[in-house]
Amino acid sequence: LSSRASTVLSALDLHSGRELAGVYDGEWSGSGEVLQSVCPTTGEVLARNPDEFVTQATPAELRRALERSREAYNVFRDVPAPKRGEILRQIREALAEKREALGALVSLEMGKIRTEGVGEVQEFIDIADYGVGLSRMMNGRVVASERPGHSILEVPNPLGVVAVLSAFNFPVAVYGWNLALSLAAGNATIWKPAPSTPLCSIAVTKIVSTVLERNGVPGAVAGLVTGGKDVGVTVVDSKLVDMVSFTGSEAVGRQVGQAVQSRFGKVLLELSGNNAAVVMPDADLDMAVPSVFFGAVGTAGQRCTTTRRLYLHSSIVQSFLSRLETLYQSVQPGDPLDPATLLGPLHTRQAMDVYHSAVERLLQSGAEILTGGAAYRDLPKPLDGGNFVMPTIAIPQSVDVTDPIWSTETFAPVLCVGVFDELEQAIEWNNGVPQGLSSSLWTRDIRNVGKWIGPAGSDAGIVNVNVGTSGAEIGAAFGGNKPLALGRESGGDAWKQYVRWSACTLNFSNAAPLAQGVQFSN
Ligand code: UN1
Repeated sequence: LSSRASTVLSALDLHSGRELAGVYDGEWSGSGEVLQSVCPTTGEVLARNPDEFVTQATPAELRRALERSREAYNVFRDVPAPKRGEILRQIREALAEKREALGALVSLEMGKIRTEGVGEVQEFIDIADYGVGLSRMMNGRVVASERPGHSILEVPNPLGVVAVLSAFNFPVAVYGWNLALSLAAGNATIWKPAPSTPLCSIAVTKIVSTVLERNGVPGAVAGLVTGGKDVGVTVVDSKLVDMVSFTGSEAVGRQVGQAVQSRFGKVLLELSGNNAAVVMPDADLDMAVPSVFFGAVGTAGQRCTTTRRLYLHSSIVQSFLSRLETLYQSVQPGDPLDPATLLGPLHTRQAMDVYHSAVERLLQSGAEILTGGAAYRDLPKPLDGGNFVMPTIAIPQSVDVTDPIWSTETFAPVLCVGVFDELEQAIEWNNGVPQGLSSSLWTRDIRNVGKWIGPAGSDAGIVNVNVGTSGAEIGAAFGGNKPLALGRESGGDAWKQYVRWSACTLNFSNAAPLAQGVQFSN
């Protein structure tokens, strides 16, 4: 694995024989503490030489990066939107050139399998395309005025500096969603990635910054500050930052949300998912079983859109579960870079602890563990150093969606199964948890579809039919409903959050009448 790591790092122009700088604000710097990037597959430190590590931002470097973002915004806001789109088009081309290498780096550093690593880069490419189109379509409106000779415009202006705090599980795509919209909108973006995926963020920033510099645009239009909690807190608290877009855990999201709102900044939160798939008796199981398998086991259960709850109609429980169990038992842990591997490792050792406690909690509650429930043992070298756990299917004794078994998100491949007789019951369970990101119904009956997507249906942000909970395309807005989400990213109308709206009443007449017929003279 290490020789392959070395090839991938070289292809991305990382590790040129000196320490990697984890800060970019037009120039590369980073003389703070060392951030180690550990390969979750083997436990090796990802570096070509033992003395090559990422160095994170010092407080002074961080301050400078934030100031430079602000200065970059002051320049970039005046660049016409279609010209910003042209820069985004070049970023898209540069990413496409490095698609395979960057996808492989995602596999090495995050641990997801190669097709998903490359897919994630493709997601960035797709949203960049979307942003190019958007750059000619971020239109405002002309509103009818009640006063003669007056006109009202609603103008989308650039917002300012957008900070993106992204999670380890999508170390490329989620930044991409934000950068594409933010850049098209004329903002400067400053990225604080997860501390455990610094190489992905440096590789992406190298690609993006080369394009910016070639176009004579300040590099701090797409700045980078790697680091841990301290760096994150400084960014979130900074008055130089107009909007914070945070993706990650509920606990950190709560702190971020409160901190930003206490200074009346804008915040966009994508927190937990606890997504259910509901399978009706008339579902096509040839489609539903493999899709639930991908939804629950893909990315080793580490997507916020992962299927964590499976509600089966009583008439198909046995057939569904026996087919699903066969798929679970066929899956073998392996090197994510090997095209035959479907199951990579969990990202960290701590994630294994979370997995073990979830299994323990299930056992204590009397749940049946149909398959899985333990870490893999005695794997061959070098996989024996990795964080591999068995995908698990559990059947709790009953469905009580207020019980932590059902109501907490376990960021690991643990699927809980419940049995229902009426769709209404399944919808109630689907909706009964605090998370509302994604959901999926399997049926061929149009009446079920109507109910599911309507007012009495799923209350999640993503409401699919005969499509799994994970793997959304970029075209629709992405995000959850209910307490554990705020706002939308990616497609749809999400761009409207990345601008500041100006309502402009223009008077072309020779009089200055007041609205609502108010008279202020004798
Ligand atoms: C995430 O898990 O944080 O819908 C994002 C999906 C991907 C994005 C997931 N397009 O599964």
